[in-house]
Amino acid sequence: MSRLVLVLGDQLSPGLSALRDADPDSDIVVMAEVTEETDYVRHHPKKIALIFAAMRKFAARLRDDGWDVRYTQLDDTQNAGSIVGELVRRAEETGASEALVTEPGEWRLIDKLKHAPIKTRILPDDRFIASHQEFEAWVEGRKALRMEYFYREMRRKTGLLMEGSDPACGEWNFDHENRKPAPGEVDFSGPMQFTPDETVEEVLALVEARFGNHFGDLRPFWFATTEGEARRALSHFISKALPKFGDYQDAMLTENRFLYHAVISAYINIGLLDPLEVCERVAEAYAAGDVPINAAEGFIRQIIGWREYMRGIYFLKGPDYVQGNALGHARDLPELFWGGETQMRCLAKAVEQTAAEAYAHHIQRLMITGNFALLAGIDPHQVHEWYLAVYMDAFEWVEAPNTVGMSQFADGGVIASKPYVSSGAYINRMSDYCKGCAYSVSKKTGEGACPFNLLYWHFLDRHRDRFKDNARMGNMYRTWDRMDADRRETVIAEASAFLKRLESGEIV
Ligand code: FAD
Ligand code: DLZ
Ligand code: SF4
Repeated sequence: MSRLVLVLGDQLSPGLSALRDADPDSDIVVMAEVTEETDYVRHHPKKIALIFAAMRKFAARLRDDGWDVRYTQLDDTQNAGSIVGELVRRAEETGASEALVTEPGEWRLIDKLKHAPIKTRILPDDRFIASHQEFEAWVEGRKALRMEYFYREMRRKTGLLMEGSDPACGEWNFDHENRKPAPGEVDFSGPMQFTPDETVEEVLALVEARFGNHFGDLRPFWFATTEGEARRALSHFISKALPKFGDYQDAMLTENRFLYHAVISAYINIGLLDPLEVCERVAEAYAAGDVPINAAEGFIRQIIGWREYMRGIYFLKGPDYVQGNALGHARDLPELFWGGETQMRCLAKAVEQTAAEAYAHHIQRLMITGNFALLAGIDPHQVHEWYLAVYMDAFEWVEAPNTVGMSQFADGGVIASKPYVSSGAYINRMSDYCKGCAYSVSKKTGEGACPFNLLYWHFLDRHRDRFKDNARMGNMYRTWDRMDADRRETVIAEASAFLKRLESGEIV
């Protein structure tokens, strides 16, 4: 008897475990565009378009490879509206009695599939380098979890940038060489862009009609939607941008939204690129002498280190992880995150770019929008839902640990050993945002003082009990304590007034 093989919108990999386990001569692939997946947050229109276009092209590829693919488009009249509903409908249609499923990247969907009225066999998603069991074994017996040590294990496991049992160039981590401020000029024209073909245009018309009122611009749409295109985009990055990726990883520029970043996270996350293959390509470029070690190591660390680590934590901590609120933050997400007016130029530019591109690089997410949300005490669940909605690459297994854990410290320090907060000085050093801002980054208090300068101390002061004994924060508290009492009082009063204005919906 035939079986169904579910392929989700972020499982577009020919080597997917469910496909490997199935037989194209007798089993039937099910793919479906459904409102339950388009509506669990108000996804950016570009994200929906990428997923639908890539799904449609992947289905065509599977058909070419001999598979019987039952594909449901969003506006098909028979559409059951959910993944489980579609499996049930296809089972009735074909007489199949079981569905093979590669484990989804979200507890919500795993739970639904486990409780589906059709038998489901859930297989591991082995597109990742570490299995759940390997991650759990690594965690076993450790008091504190730190990405760096997990990363070293992944280097040993993959052999990437290894010279025997030693790391290439004698160091595991070149993070100290990844922090140059924004360069005057960027000699990279940005990620490779693709002209929409007929399939993409059809999807764009659908998304425009159905999701045109979501936050963000659908057009221009230039993303890769097949494995072949994604590979070309990767080659373009490796040859043109990677050599300088390491130096300027943390820099931000108003007029250059991508700097030397790869802009491939969405391609990896939906399955168009294989993470290990990506790293092997980078390691080859290093071995050939085309890229320096700080670039190759800095890049590979992000993928076999951070990306794998985030997934490990998401599955280790279980479905309640996203509800974390260790700092008790409860303020509503302000309208400025949805494009509402603000005089804070760094925030305005980061949000503007997010709306236009469905993309912001790591430091923009962490040290502009994330930093502000944390300092201002925004409810981390609302922050999480925002990040899940607005970025092209956002899937809960990777977005939640980055947001709830790394950015908002809402998991109480599982991921980050200290909160990622900064005053305006850091933003000014790493970007050009402060030039032309209505606020003055050098002003600490008084009319026009940069809000980051006020909120930074307000945050440290209100969470003193939690952080005062954190060895990595001692310097900050000593600096605060050395200020005279009047000054401290002024800072707290001005920060509180700012937060009141923010809460009342005034333009800040
Ligand atoms: P590059 O800077 O060129 O890095 C190369 C690759 O490394 C990326 O493509 C990505 O696959 C991987 N990578 C880098 N940093 C991380 C990280 N912290 N976690 C996981 N992978 C990483 N990344 C997502 O893929 N999806 C998300 O939903 C997501 N949400 C985030 C939310 C917040 C608050 C923060 C601070 C970070 C988030 N990240 C997320 C991580 C990171 O910002 C993006 O992976 C990166 O910006 C993608 O752009 P890029 O491809 O140009 O990456
Ligand atoms: C994100 C997304 C969207 C917008 N739409 C679909 C869809 O219609 N069909 C589908 O199979 N997958 C979609 N996805 C991706 C899923 O939400 C994703 O598989 C889960 O969040 C698990 O990572
Ligand atoms: Fe942002 Fe402050 Fe700089 Fe303005 S002055 S851009 S608010 S850091």
